[in-house]
Amino acid sequence: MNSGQPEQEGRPIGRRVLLGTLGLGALGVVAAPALQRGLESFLGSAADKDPTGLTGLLPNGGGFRYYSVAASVPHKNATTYRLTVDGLVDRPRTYTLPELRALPQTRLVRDVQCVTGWRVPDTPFEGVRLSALLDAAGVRPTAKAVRFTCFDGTYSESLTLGQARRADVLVALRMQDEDVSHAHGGPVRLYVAPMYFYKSAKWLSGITVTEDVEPGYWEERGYDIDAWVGRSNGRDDEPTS
Ligand SMILES: Nc1nc2c(c(=O)[nH]1)N[C@H]1C(S)=C(S)[C@@H](COP(=O)(O)O)O[C@H]1N2
Ligand SMILES: [Mo]
Repeated sequence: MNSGQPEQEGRPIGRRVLLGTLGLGALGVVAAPALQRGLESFLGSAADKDPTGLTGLLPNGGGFRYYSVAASVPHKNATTYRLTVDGLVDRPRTYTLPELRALPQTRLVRDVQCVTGWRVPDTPFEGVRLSALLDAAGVRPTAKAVRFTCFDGTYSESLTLGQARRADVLVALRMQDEDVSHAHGGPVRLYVAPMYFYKSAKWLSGITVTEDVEPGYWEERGYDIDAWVGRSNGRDDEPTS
């Protein structure tokens, strides 16, 4: 009923999670953009029929799957966590978790939609608007995009500056009305409400303002950079789940 189950990653379930994740990664690498639609529908039905074991991974009521492209991710807490904002800004800065918590918080409740087909309705996320951090940093006129990096050492994402400034894009400290758990990318993850969940980078550690959009991890493997739910990745309407 809650998101507690992914926190069991230290238990035997962790191995099955990793296998499932590796399976998805391998499929992603094989996929060329031209094959994308076929890949998507394959992945969608695969997730439902469970040939990779993915569906059974997390015996949860919340409906979330645990994803990490990295085999292991260091744990960070209120003492050790840091978020750096840099690049084409006038005032680069590093935030601690207490500093982020002290900023105005925005709470959004939307459906989470993974591009492989699973969906979790009405999920609350809460955190600092990305636009507020960008404004505080003073984005330079030549900037057009934002790149996100993660302390898993592998994952990355990107948004155009216009997308990044939307009011429904958060640097999220809370998910399902609890602090973002390690399994869900805590203590801080990105939350891009209008896009497929792969845009919502977990274990966020860097926000770099750049001149151009640099494709993120999954985007280098065939997924759309502009990942609007229902209007990207070969879909022209909301997938049924
Ligand atoms: N750092 C990192 N962020 C990530 C991913 C990942 O593998 N690593 N997977 C993405 C994908 S494809 C999804 S569906 C969601 C899964 O979030 P969850 O594990 O909280 O369900 O995280 C996204 N952000
Ligand atoms: Mo996903």
